[in-house]
Amino acid sequence: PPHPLFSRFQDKGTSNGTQSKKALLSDPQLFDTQFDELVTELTERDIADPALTDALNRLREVLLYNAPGGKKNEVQRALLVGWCIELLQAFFLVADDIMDASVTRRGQPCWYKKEGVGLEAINDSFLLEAAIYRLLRRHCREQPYYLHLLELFMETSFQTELGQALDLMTAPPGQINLSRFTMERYKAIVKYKTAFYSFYLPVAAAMYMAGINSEVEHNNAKHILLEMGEFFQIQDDYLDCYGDPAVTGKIGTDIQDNKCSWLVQRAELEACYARHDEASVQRVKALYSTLQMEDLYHRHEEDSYRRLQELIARHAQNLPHSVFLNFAKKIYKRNK
Ligand code: GPP
Ligand code: MG
Ligand code: MG
Ligand code: MG
Repeated sequence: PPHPLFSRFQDKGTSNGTQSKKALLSDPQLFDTQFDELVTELTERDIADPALTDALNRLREVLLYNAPGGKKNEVQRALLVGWCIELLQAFFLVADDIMDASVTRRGQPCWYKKEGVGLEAINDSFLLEAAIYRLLRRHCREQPYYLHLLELFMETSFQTELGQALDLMTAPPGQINLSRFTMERYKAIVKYKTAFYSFYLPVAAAMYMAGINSEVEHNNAKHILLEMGEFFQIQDDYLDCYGDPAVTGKIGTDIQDNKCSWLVQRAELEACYARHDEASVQRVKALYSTLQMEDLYHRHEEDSYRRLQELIARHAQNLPHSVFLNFAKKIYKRNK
């Protein structure tokens, strides 16, 4: 089964990830079962040469005698921290579903939608959060990375809450104003509400547990992971509209909720393109400028000019280069 540290990917899909995760933590034998398989792999499958039989038997004996019997504390603690990340996610999702007025989550009714739960779910989300710090304290207090983990979980929570604040204030109920939905705002929302906790947090936690504390290394990882997280939320926005609830486990609410979703730009274009009224034309132009079309165009112009110069240098062998260059100079940066 996939490592719990990375199970966010499954959560967004079906609910069947839960079973395997439970199995991992509640069945310590799973780790030993895997060891048996590894021994077989090393001693039977990898090398088929019969001349090595004696040596491989020896390897088997050495492995079986010496490798097991450790306390596997680090593995147990890594799984524990994986569960703490799941608890943080559960805390966010229980609360997010209330805020987004969602109906289903992971293929079942949202917790606040259950009979007799309602807004008590707010307190339940706090309980889920508190559980994280109790578990970390009980299981990791003596570890050199304990303080790093604590600070990481707290900082990540704050970042996510800031992102959620941006998400909510950009989507005031009933007030449609698409000009609020700039790409800049979108990127800030998704970086903070999703990328930190879904991508940087699990890797950073693993790095601290492995003793990798350097700011440079964390920043390098963050650089990549936040970019990945942004794309992940773009997918989430896409799936909110186009995903199959039977597969995603949740029914989309972004349209009803006035959300600054990645899709809105396209919806806006679809509503206004190919229309003759001036207001629609202006809305398309506003969208173009939101997408920094002018910048894009000028960058494209520069790139294209550079490419052409290279082509001329390489391919204009007999004719004077000026024939082409003069031509190029005439069209580049033209404004009529
Ligand atoms: C995903 O937004 C972001 C979160 C679940 C973070 C919530 C943060 C809190 C502080 C409560 P989303 O609403 O698009 O997710 P989903 O589509 O899964 O509802
Ligand atoms: Mg939300
Ligand atoms: Mg939501
Ligand atoms: Mg969503």
